[in-house]
Amino acid sequence: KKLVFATNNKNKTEEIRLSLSGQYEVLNLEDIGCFTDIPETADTFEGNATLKSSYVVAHYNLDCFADDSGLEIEALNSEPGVYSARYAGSRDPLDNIKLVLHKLEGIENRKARFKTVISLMRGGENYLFEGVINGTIRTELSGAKGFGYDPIFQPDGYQITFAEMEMAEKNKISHRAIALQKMIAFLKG
Ligand code: ITT
Repeated sequence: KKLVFATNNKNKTEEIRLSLSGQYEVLNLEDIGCFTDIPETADTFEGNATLKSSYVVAHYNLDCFADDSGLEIEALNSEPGVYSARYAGSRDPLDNIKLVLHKLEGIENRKARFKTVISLMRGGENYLFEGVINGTIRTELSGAKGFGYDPIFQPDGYQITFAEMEMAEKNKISHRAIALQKMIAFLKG
């Protein structure tokens, strides 16, 4: 069975493909011939996920799902949040990480969470699924796997960052995996 995933992000595609291997074939935007950077102008994860999934329905008439996600840091009033991908003005993850570490200099509260909202458009209806994982922001980068803010995010209950985990290990606990499992349960129900 095929599922269309409205993303340009290769890391997200890889994670979801690994989670669904043997169950679904996952096609991303590139695979369906869509090379548009779909505008994400909403100020919530729900809104932006729905903009991405709706775009595919409107232009390709395909059922699909989209993931909007980001890092919410307690001491920064939940920033970068929906602005996670371009927090420092570019899409360079290192710049974004440096800005976060700079803003947290001297701040003791390092609590943060990753959040994903998946919008599934099926038969013209929008279904939303959420996943959250709590953790802390390290003072330095650690690890080279994963993407985005993974080198500074340590999930609660672990002594390593997401970037030090194998993808399969991150996929057992991540915000994206939690939201995905909810969607899969819905699709199977
Ligand atoms: P698409 O919109 O095409 O799916 P994107 O990278 O623009 O790709 P988002 O708008 O959802 O995706 O932005 C999410 C950003 O949040 C992403 O670029 C990372 O910087 C960060 N992020 C999300 N999930 C993450 C994860 O599992 N690990 C590390 N950083 C993550």
